[in-house]
Amino acid sequence: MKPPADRFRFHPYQRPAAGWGALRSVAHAWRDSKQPFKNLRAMLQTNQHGGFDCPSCAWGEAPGEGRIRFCENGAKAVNWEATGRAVDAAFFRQNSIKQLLKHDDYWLEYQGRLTEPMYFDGSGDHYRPIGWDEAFGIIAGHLNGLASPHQAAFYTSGRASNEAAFLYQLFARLYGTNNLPDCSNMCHEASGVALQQSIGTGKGTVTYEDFAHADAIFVIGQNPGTNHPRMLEPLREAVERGAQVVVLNPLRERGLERFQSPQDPLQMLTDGDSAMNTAFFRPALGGDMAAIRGIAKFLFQWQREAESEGAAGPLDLAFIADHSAGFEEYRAAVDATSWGHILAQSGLQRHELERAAHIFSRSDRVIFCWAMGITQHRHSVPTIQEFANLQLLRGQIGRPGAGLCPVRGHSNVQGDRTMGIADRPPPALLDALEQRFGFSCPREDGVNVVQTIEAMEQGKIKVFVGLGGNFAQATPDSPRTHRGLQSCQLTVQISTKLNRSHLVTGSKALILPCLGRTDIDRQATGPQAVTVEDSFSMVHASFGQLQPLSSQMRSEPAIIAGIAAATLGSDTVDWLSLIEDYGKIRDLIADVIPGFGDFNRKLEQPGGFYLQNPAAQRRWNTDVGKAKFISHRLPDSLLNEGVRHRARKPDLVLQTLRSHDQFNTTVYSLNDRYRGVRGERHVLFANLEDIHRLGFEDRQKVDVVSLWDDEIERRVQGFTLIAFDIPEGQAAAYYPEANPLVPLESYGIGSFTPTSKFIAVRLEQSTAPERIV
Ligand SMILES: Nc1nc2c(c(=O)[nH]1)N[C@H]1C(S)=C(S)[C@@H](COP(=O)(O)OP(=O)(O)OC[C@H]3O[C@@H](n4cnc5c(=O)[nH]c(N)nc54)[C@H](O)[C@@H]3O)O[C@H]1N2
Ligand SMILES: Nc1nc2c(c(=O)[nH]1)N[C@H]1C(S)=C(S)[C@@H](COP(=O)(O)OP(=O)(O)OC[C@H]3O[C@@H](n4cnc5c(=O)[nH]c(N)nc54)[C@H](O)[C@@H]3O)O[C@H]1N2
Ligand SMILES: [Mo]
Repeated sequence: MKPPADRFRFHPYQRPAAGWGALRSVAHAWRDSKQPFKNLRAMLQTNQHGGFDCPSCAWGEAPGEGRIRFCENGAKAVNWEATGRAVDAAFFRQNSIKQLLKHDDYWLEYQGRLTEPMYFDGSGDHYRPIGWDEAFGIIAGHLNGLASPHQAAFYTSGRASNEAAFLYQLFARLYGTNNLPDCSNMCHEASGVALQQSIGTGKGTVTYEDFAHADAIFVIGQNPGTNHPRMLEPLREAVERGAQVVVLNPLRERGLERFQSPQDPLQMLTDGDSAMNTAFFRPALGGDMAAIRGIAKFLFQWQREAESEGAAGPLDLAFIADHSAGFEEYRAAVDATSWGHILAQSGLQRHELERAAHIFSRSDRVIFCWAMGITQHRHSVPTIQEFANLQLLRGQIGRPGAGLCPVRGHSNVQGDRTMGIADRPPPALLDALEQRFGFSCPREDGVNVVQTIEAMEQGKIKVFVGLGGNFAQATPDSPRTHRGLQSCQLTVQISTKLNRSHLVTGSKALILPCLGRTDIDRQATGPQAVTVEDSFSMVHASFGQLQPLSSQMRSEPAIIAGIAAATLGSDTVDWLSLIEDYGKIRDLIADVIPGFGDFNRKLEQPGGFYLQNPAAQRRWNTDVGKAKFISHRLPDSLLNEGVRHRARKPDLVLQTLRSHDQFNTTVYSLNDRYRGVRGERHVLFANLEDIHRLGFEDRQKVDVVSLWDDEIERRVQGFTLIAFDIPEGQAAAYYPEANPLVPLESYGIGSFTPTSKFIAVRLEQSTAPERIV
């Protein structure tokens, strides 16, 4: 079935974020689900006690009851999952894999929910239906036939529940490998790595309530109007009560400028809106570490000036003395960084940094929020450590209304890590698993996403299992990744909807259709709840509300248990009995994972329970027992060494980002309302000066070629240039269409996260056959 699409148009959007525009969009998503009456009930149960956790982002809930707790993009996610359209055996009979590959990602997912297990046996070009037991047998046969368990990789996307994730990692480790790459490798990995070293925990230190007490909130490299719309409300409240909201973003994202609150009837009726920031700075891509260093430089300067007059300066010397290590080295590193270097790399003026520094130093309680604009860079770990350094200077961590807040992506990506989905697992986790289950865990590091693709290329990984997600499209260097998947003996996808990962297959492939967050999950003891953890470390239960579209779908825990029982037998873990009552899985989690004691009982509290954060209590689990200033040199250049020495300089630096109508590789429509684009996703946003400088015209079609240190040509064809309000030298395009441009070897130091926000590119005349758009 052909999904709806407009003709290509671009008109800058004049309205505020959310408000009436969002309501219209919700109504559209709801009608298009093909089961509106069923879904209305579901939408109203989103994030309510006894309802289900919104399957969209990982933002947390405001405490208290009685309000509507879903946003426009949450409603889209619910209606997209709870569709009446089915992709069944008849669908696969009619459509060969080759035919399906011709369609775009929007078309594929639009076809509906996967409803029965399907098998591609390597002959012909069609998937055919298969029974569950036979499917589990095929997986077991392949896994048990490998020369080493390290020839298998078990990927996880961040929608998997705690229960599913716990079973999955237990299975992988009992099978014998830590090869547990996950979407987090491409997402907030750098935040975890950086904060673990700096403050002894990889998680954010603030809770939802802290936002109401902050004097300043810095929103850095994040577009909450689209990706975390429920964050707009606390930001608006902050501006209204006189707090500062400081944005660092090269793009003037609408949700960070003006907002019409659907929770405010007066504002809706009068068609009013609220300002969303008190200061907006537009740095160079990758320039944030330099910007923060500039702020630190002002603080040290003002401290010296104050001390010379015998006054108190902006630094919290008592906190620094009692709680931190490495202060002197950090001061030396800041002193050694020149203003010239800071200004050139940050792309900001000195007076702008001075203003940001004033706001920071005059605010007693400051929250730093960030997302992919920070983590998807080569120097992401040092940048996040620079955030921590700055906050430590004023003793912000562990103070109410202040702290560090990496705003997570997928609704349970944080929980999946807590449950042990990790390619570099902490030894304490492995010890606990060994003690509880009596087997020896593999101790060597597993592969992350980048290493999985490299290993596939080298023929070292032969079986790939995906617990959700869309590995073929979410990953960098798409043609290489596709070849990697195709070189596997078996690829298995546990999924709700059809996507390219089902079509770019190994020699053999399985599609295992699973229940989603909205579906009722009935097992032997009745309907089951699963649990998730949000960005604020709140753990709560989620109850599916809707009758599943097909009785053949199984829950994620049931599928994992089926694979595990077929592969390993049930001597060490009685997999199938755990599925009768997920409370039994939670009892195992309670035994193994810190903070989950009495798990089943704690879930009864409305809103769930809080996993304590040691840094928020000023307990520093670092190697020195203190919070650490970690001193890095500002990188000499952000460009890769090899790229820098090429004869021709890059034309532009490209970031890849999300439109308003997508959830990662799931495309809800071809529109991007706040950026004014309709009907097309193959676009390149660029500054008009640059477009002319490079000899092109607005709306002309171009090829984009990325520059890297090897001989591989990375090209996307026929992208339409859109003259846009974007700083000179920068460009932006949508993910995943631009993923073929991201070199696999271009990743963050220490995080292995592909540098999806920093790709050196050249523009060339379009070589695409003319498409009618
Ligand atoms: N509706 C919806 N919700 C989602 C998602 C979705 O796709 N759709 N995805 C979920 C997931 S998995 C994630 S991780 C989050 C992603 O949430 P975001 O991180 O907000 O997502 P992006 O679209 O990648 O936006 C990155 C923002 O960073 C800015 N930026 C890029 N480079 C730089 C830089 O160098 N410096 C600074 N200061 N800014 C920069 C961009 O201009 C853009 O505004 O959202 C989650 N929520
Ligand atoms: N260039 C570029 N690349 C990026 C990014 C970027 O900004 N730029 N962002 C990165 C980030 S932050 C992330 S998190 C990754 C995302 O990477 P993934 O998590 O792998 O990708 P998604 O698009 O979220 O996965 C969508 C698929 O998940 C399946 N699915 C949906 N719900 C469920 C469920 O409940 N259970 C199961 N089993 N399956 C389900 C559906 O089949 C759907 O097609 O992409 C990364 N890739
Ligand atoms: Mo993400």
